[in-house]
Amino acid sequence: MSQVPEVVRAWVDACAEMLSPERVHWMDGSEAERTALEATAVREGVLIPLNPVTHPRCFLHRSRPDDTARTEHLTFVCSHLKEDAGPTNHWWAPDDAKARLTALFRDSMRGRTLYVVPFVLGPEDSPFRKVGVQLTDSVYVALNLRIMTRVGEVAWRAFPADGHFTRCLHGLGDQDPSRRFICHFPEEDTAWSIGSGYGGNALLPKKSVALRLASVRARDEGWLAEHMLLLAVQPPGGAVRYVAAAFPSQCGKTNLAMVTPPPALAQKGWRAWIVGDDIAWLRPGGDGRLWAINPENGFFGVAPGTSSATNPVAMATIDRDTIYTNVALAPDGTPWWEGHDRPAPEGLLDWQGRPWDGSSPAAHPNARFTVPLTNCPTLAAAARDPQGVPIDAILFGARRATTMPLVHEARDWAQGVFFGGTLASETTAAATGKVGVLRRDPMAMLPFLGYHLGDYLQHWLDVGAALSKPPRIFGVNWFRKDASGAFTWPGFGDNLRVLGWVLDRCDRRVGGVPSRFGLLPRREDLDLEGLDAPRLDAALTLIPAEAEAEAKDRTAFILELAERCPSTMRAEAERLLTDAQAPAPTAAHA
Ligand code: SAT
Ligand code: MN
Repeated sequence: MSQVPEVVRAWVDACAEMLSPERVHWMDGSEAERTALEATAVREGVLIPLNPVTHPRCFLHRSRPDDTARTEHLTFVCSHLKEDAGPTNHWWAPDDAKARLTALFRDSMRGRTLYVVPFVLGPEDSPFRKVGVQLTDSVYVALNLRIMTRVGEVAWRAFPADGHFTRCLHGLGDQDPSRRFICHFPEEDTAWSIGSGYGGNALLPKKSVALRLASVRARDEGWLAEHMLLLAVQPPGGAVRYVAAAFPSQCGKTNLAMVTPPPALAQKGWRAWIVGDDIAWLRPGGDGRLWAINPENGFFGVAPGTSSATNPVAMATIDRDTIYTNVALAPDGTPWWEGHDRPAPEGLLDWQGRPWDGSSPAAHPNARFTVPLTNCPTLAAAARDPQGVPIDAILFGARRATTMPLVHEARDWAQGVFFGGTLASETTAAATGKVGVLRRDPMAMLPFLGYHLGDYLQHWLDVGAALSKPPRIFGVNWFRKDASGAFTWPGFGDNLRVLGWVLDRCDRRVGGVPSRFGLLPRREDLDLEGLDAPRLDAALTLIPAEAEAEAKDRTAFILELAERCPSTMRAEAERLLTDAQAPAPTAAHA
């Protein structure tokens, strides 16, 4: 590879000296290379080929049973000053972290192959693209990276004139969880990860680069790196509009990004396309609007619960060219998971390869599929646009069984930043730890922010101030239950009905009911044609005692930022606490 920049070669040489691999493989991103690496992975037992007729070029990978999700307690922001990491991150002094990890990395690749994976985040011709290089001794990681990012020669073509690239060092180590560390050095635009081969722990361009490190660069350069899907929606007879939505992991970002209009809406002409399902880079454009690109090139989606009923677009995306991780395996070589279209086949092997007896989930709850964006039948043409797409609305969503309504609209950018900055959600299997616990997850970025939360919220306010036509900001909750414990909203395709209200509000075509949490829809302003929604009123209602508790909790959370709490956020907190406006739960739906 003659065109490899000298700075990259020198860095790789220095790392190889420390890692002592038997051989170094520079990835070129070609199809021939893909075939060769897949064969290597199959030979080494890292990948199991699936049924080539029903699932051409699909593979199954089984991770170690103690390595099945991101490990937030082992993830560090290693800024020089502890206070720059802020209250939501684990901090480790950079020199100490490097010393500890260097000892673990030293000679850790003896007898192994070091893969050098050059990657581009964003369309290669986008002025907003970023280039990085990940080193890894995992062929599974290398193959996943070539799906998730644009890999190989393209990175040298897109290499910036100033020679800057993000340095990512990843090693499997001995995969012992007590020697597992995921460290970020934002001042050096560098990530080091050892001891895990799974997901965001190991595919560093995803959460480590495109969110944690990028959030710091975004702060310095005046843009935003966010945990958001990007979606194109076209109402009947209208223009295509773009929506960005932040949800914590495993709260339905992929499903919303791949939304299919329900029959009644499809008949009227509603259409939707995906731009991205997990990460958005947003910046103010010359026209005063907020423009977004998807830095990724693939999906790393949750398999369990995915079916033709919940996400037909995903089902049409993951039947070829897909690496499955920790799903169950049927005797005919097809993948299976809880919630699959088919009932569980006889003779199923669970995610650890053991005969399944039905006593525990066959697929791991955080089982995933990795698949190229271009496989998706509803990929928007604009996903390739180097300038990105202009955003009309931002949604902050979460998994909340109580309290938060189906949808509410912030009064303005500042209140929207407050709502997003105090978002809370019930925890999921995407991270190790307890599932179903309510935690504040600001902008759905709690595990992914590379610097101080207070500075981040101020940065959001600053970006808003640079926009003459800012997107409207909304909160959504597809997971509200009623007093009997039943879901109040069907979700999935019907969420497009909520987007209809959102776009109507962006155009000021409808009003709403004022409440303590901004504007709520009137039932009659939602397009409910063809929908039986007997519990909808409960989804649109604020219960005063719950709303009061929520206001107090959000306020307490934001004020904990103390002297790094932006004054605008403090003012919003006070306003929410003292807001005399009644929630008007019944008037809303009269
Ligand atoms: O494991 S990942 O961090 O890539 C997936 C997620 O948690 O969203
Ligand atoms: Mn995510």
